[in-house]
Amino acid sequence: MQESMPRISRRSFVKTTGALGALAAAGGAATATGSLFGVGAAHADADAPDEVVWGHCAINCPSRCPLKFHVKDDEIVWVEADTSSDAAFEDRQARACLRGRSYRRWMNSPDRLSYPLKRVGARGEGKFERISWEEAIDTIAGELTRVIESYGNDAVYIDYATGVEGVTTGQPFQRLLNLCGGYLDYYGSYSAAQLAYMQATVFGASGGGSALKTAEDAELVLVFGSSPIETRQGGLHTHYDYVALREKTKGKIIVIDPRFNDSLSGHSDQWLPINPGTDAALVAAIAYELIAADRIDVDFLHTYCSGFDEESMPEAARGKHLSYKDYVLGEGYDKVEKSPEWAAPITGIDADAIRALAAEIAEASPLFVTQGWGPQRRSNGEWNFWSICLLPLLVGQAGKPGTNNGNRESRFIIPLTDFPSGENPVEASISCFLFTDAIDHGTEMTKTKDGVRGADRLSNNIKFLINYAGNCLTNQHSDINKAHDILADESKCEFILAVDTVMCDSAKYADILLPDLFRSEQVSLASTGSNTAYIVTAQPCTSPKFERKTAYEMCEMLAEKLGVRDEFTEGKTQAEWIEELYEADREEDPELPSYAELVEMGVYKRERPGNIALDKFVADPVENALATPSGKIEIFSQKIAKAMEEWEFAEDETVYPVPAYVPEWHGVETTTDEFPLALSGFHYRGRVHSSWGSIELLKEANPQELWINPVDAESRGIKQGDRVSVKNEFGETQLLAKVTPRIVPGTVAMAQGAWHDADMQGDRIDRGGCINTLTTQRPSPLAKGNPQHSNICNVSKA
Ligand SMILES: Nc1nc2c(c(=O)[nH]1)N[C@H]1C(S)=C(S)[C@@H](COP(=O)(O)OP(=O)(O)OC[C@H]3O[C@@H](n4cnc5c(=O)[nH]c(N)nc54)[C@H](O)[C@@H]3O)O[C@H]1N2
Ligand SMILES: Nc1nc2c(c(=O)[nH]1)N[C@H]1C(S)=C(S)[C@@H](COP(=O)(O)OP(=O)(O)OC[C@H]3O[C@@H](n4cnc5c(=O)[nH]c(N)nc54)[C@H](O)[C@@H]3O)O[C@H]1N2
Ligand SMILES: [Mo]
Repeated sequence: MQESMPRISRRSFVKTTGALGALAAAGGAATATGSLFGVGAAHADADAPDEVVWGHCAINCPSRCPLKFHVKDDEIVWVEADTSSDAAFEDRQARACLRGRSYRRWMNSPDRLSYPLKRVGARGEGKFERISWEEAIDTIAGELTRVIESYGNDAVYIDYATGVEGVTTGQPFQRLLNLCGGYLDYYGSYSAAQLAYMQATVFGASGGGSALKTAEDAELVLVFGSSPIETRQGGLHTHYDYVALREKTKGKIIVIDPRFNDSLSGHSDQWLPINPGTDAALVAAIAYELIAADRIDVDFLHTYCSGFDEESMPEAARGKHLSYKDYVLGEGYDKVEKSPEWAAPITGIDADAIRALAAEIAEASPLFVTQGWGPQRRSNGEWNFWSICLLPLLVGQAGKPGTNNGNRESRFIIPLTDFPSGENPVEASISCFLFTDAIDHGTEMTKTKDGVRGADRLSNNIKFLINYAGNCLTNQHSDINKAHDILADESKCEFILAVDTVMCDSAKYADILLPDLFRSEQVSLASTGSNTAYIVTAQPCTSPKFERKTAYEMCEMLAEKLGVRDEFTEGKTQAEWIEELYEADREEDPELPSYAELVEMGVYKRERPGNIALDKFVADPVENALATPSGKIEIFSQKIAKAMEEWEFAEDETVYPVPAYVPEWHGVETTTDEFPLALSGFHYRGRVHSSWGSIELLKEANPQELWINPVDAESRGIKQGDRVSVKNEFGETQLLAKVTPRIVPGTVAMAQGAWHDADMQGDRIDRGGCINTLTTQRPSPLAKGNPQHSNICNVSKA
């Protein structure tokens, strides 16, 4: 039934790497290992593993590092990083970070799920009872059939979840449901919903950024809200590329972030602390200065962009002072001049510093502007993203060597075909962030109010939900207290299936909870990359323990029960699918090694020359016109102007058709006496979201802390290491104080992803420092994305 039964060929210990093999031949494997890996010789013989098996990190950190599992007596004894040497890559290795090296602690954790479970307490209480696989499969198939018959397929939903990445991850569940008539789909992501919406709106399909390698030629690199050293930490990924950039570039790197993030440590960097959610105000003030100094590249803007000034406005919108220039000069929209003096109190950056930055930008050639996804995961994320993209255009710094279009750096990935999920007959889809709304009042959700796509409105509430490898029901979603109330009500969503490896907070809401095998406990394949692309593989490092199964097997059992097994498997095991799909990809890309060779190598790497965003468009804007209404980059968006007429917005929702500064709701300008601080989140090096959030060793190295400026701490009598309570209208969470000038005054910051730890039947105070106790379920206006970095709060000693 699956690949993990007969154990697949393994590499012997001595064969692990070419270099090691040679040393082993000369002096014995154990001694060689000792000297290379810092393991003492005494450690050697008796403890030598039976085998070393390639696996990979499968969590949603794009570094997706290869891992080498040292196995003895069918148990993992330790996890090693990539140590392969390859002259073509100057022996650069895709080395795992502390998390990847800690996989064993998670895989062998006593808290690991081992058997199918049925809920016996209230939803969210975490009380379960062991059941057989047969009972689990019967119950799930029975409930699915009942819900489809009673409500229809659009009452079935698979929640957004990113706990596993590879060519066969969530697809088995999608394929199964598609074979049963389909399900309500989602669009967007929790990662970059606002960006995805605006990228398509402003650039059409051609909105991807330049490679970070391209920045090596730049004179000035401006980084808005990005910290690759934290968010692309291991492997040969952007962390590596960013460090290489710092070493190679002769240019200056300025990082604009409310936080002095870890990527700032190192030479040549300058931190420009900014109030969160105000990047568009900074850009407007820079534009104001550039206009005043006559340093705008008007020719570039007229050739490649629509809507900078009256002349380049689309015909129908002329004569109304709707251009970006009118916005900046105070001749349109709010009639306020966007001078540095205007922007200073909003951004927290003084007017002279803004002027100095504008002067540097005017002089720099090439100029490379990039952003992470922090600036867009906000209540005004659409405009924050858009305005950062505008900056290089103002000075004509796009489409040529050393430049970028303001978007995040591109990634070089060798495309691999996923296990086919089939065609979904249900046309409607919702923004993934709105699933709790769709459980609670889906039938009230419409296209123009809630961004429903593929239909004018939903005809059902979600009644059956699958949560495979995700913690987005509560922990990673927003307003956990509200999410709890919606999910705990069994009359709303009638059945919840969760599949995980541990009892994460979301799993507590499952009616049936199934124990998954990690990707490194089955056959797996995944592709990733930044400047370097690499493919990683896994073979089962141990036999499946207890009653854990792969998702493919689970879906195969369900398919059997639902009468679609042959259509589901097409007669193949997961391992056979992976090999077949890979070999088909190799026909398109003959440079790839054969599947057998790939499995033996464990990791396959490929270098790229780099790419420059918008180069083709800039070379020939007519031949390569963009897929936007104007065929150009939209500084005035006709699509948004239309949405402003057709969509319904809340009263405090400001929507502009230009990349204007939109003060955030739940932002620095909308703090209150009760909640006078802004609270911004970030992604933490000690976890990937909530993954690894229960590993004690990692928690010790990466404590869950609230970053608070000494000014804000002193006035509250808070000292470094104090336990503090952070409160707002949505709830209360507690964690340790990190009193530091590394955060702008007036804003506190907290890493997202800590494990929610509250008595939901009692006081609901979260003692785990989980930021989503304090976030809102209200989506951003256009993308309907998660504004999870936009919050207000107050802080006191706990
Ligand atoms: N406040 C706030 N909230 C956020 C964010 C933020 O910036 N701020 N970021 C958002 C973003 S960008 C994202 S992508 C989401 C991510 O949210 P999620 O996709 O929920 O990511 P994780 O928290 O890593 O949860 C993954 C789950 O998968 C499980 N898992 C790991 N490996 C396996 C496996 O092999 N099999 C199975 N079955 N399960 C496995 C883990 O135990 C964990 O419970 O969070 C979002 N939430
Ligand atoms: N170690 C680790 N790595 C990860 C993850 C993880 O949880 N842990 N998650 C992975 C996933 S799924 C994703 S989507 C990515 C997330 O990657 P990103 O979204 O880029 O990461 P964030 O930490 O949310 O934001 C990046 C920076 O933006 C800053 N920022 C926030 N708001 C603003 C703003 O308004 N303006 C400016 N200028 N800066 C701002 C934050 O302080 C932070 O330093 O990371 C991936 N990598
Ligand atoms: Mo994400």
